[in-house]
Amino acid sequence: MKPLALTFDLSVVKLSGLPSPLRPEIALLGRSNVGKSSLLNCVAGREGLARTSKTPGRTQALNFYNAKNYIIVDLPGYGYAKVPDSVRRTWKGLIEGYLTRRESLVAGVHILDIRHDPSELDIIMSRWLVRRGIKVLAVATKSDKLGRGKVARSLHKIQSVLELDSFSVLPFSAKTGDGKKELIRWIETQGKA
Ligand SMILES: Nc1nc2c(ncn2[C@@H]2O[C@H](COP(=O)(O)OP(=O)(O)OP(=O)(O)O)[C@@H](O)[C@H]2O)c(=O)[nH]1
Ligand SMILES: [Mg+2]
Repeated sequence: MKPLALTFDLSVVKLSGLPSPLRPEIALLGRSNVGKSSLLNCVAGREGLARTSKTPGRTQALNFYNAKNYIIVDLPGYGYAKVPDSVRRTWKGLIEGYLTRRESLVAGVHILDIRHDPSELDIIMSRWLVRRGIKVLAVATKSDKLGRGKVARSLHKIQSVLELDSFSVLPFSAKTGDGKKELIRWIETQGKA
């Protein structure tokens, strides 16, 4: 499976700066530090495409990456307690505004840590998207951190808490490449829709 050919296009720090909605967009969303940017680098086969960090709050803007027929948007993470209130409000406005109103948004890759149950915010974000008729794939990342039995249990838990169909939760690891092929295929399918 060939990696996705992606090139960085632009960073948006306020909703008024969003580009014209010309092509279908696929958003990468999830809690702070869960591994959104690492997942992007993994499917693009390029380590340094998006900046990643051990410290939560690395991605602070909506970052747009162009593929041939669609766009991938790497979002700031939500739920990080240690940023100042003013910053949190800005990110919240950006993420909420984008997910609830962006007309070119067709699909969301909802990234969760396979070791943790979905948070309140995870449930809220997932519901918004489903209600808008946006396709959602939940990706349980860092699968390298758990043994097989625990992976299966965790997938089941995420699926039931988020009330998703079976097969809508994919185990993934940016470290080992687990789930990479399936994720690339899913993104390409959504990008054609
Ligand atoms: N073991 C393991 N570590 C991972 C994996 N994916 C990401 N990480 C680590 O998790 C940390 C956060 O990764 P990022 O990709 O920056 O996370 P993010 O969700 O983009 O973070 P924010 O932009 O701050 O919201 C880094 O230390 C990564 O190396 C994975 O699949 N396995
Ligand atoms: Mg990031």
